[in-house]
Amino acid sequence: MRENFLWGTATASYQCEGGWDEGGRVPSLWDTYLHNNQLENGNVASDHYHQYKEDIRLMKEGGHKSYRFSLAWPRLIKNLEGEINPEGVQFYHNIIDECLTNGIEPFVTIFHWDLPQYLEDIGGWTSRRVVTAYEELAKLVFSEYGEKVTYWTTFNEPRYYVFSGYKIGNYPPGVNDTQKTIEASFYMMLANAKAIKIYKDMNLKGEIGIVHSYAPIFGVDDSLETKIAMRNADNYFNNWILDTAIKGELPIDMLTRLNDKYDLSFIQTQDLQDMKENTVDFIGLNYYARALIRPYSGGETVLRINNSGSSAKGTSKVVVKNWFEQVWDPNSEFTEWDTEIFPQGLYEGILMAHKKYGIPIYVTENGVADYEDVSVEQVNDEKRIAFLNDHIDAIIRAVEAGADVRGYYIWSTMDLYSWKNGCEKRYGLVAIDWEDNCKRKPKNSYYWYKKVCESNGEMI
Ligand code: BGP
Repeated sequence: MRENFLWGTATASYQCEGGWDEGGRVPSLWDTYLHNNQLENGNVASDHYHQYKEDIRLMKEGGHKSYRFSLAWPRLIKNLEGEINPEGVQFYHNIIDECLTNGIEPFVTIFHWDLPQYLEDIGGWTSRRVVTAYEELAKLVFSEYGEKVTYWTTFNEPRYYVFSGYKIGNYPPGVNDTQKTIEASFYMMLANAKAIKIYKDMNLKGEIGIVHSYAPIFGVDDSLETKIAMRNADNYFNNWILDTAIKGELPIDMLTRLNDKYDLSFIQTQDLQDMKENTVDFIGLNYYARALIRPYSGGETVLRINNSGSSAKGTSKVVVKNWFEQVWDPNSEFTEWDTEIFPQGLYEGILMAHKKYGIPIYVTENGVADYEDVSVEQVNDEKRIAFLNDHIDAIIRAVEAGADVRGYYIWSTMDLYSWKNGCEKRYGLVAIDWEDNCKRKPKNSYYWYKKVCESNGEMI
């Protein structure tokens, strides 16, 4: 691997910080939604808000070169009038400084889903006003941290956020409305372009990208019908983020299709111009699994409710009416949470992205969830080690085949709050003992990954 390859781990503010009502933080839409529905929430999460120094110390000791984390908008800007919260601003200075002092490269996500409730109240991402609010946030964080941070991403997984919140409706704001899904998706991609423009205009030294929930597309056979279904699925899962962010163009065949049924009049010519002129320097790919596609065979749309737990073991299917169907190979291996384990998908997916776009790639999330008893001194997470080993091997093979991959981040640094699945869904290299004041206990995988980082991947 290249000399300065960024070996790291990743978190997101809402999922790890806790301190939800401390330091002047205002509620996010997740606080409101989880509190109102009396669901397990991130009020405490991994207590990173108080224990970040210990976490960064563990990263250093664990050989990490970089830490991917996100900035909580509700900590930074308090209201619609744009009032800045100095305590929140200072908190991220502290995290960034602690990283830099310990030789850890901060890799910062501006938005990882915790939209302030005051913005949700005016329509959330379906409102053009939120794009302006995001621009104000971008200006603030670039001027505060821009001299210290080299790696920026505008959004974490716009597709996953929008589909879960506006189409499937199992994440806040809990809506099921295709028109709103289209609007929210578009405004996020517009906000991405606007933030890139702000960043470039400030002449800062770093790079800026976007993080996508990547579903590399595989077909059940080589027929023409399957190839057409694969193209539709690629538009649905990937292209409207990746083509828009990298090439500055929404996929025209997708727009044409949507235009037949939905109202696209909210899109202004200037928006398309902004997207065309402001594209990313690199792409962040979060990889958990591939999408296996076959042609649409009839019936109404059926979506898979993500995070509904483990049961189907690959027997369910997704139908997107008149577009495609997604199926799972029942002979594959699945995690306890019903995600297919398919490292080859990462290898092929990286090469697909490399061939199509040719810009630097960071694998910004990859990991596996399990149920674990953390009352023991050191969790023996062999399954995780095997999973990570096979996925890192896939990246190394992709690099050998010519792809420009510059970093890899395991999800997650420590156990944290998993959206809607709470804290029993453990992804961390470091266990959090919620029964013992969020005590940190490195797992076997932590010590294994230390060797990977220190040998720059040679030990795989
Ligand atoms: C990604 C998100 C992360 C994280 C991860 C695991 O989509 O960017 O925030 O949650 O998936 O997903 P989950 O916690 O739902 O299992």
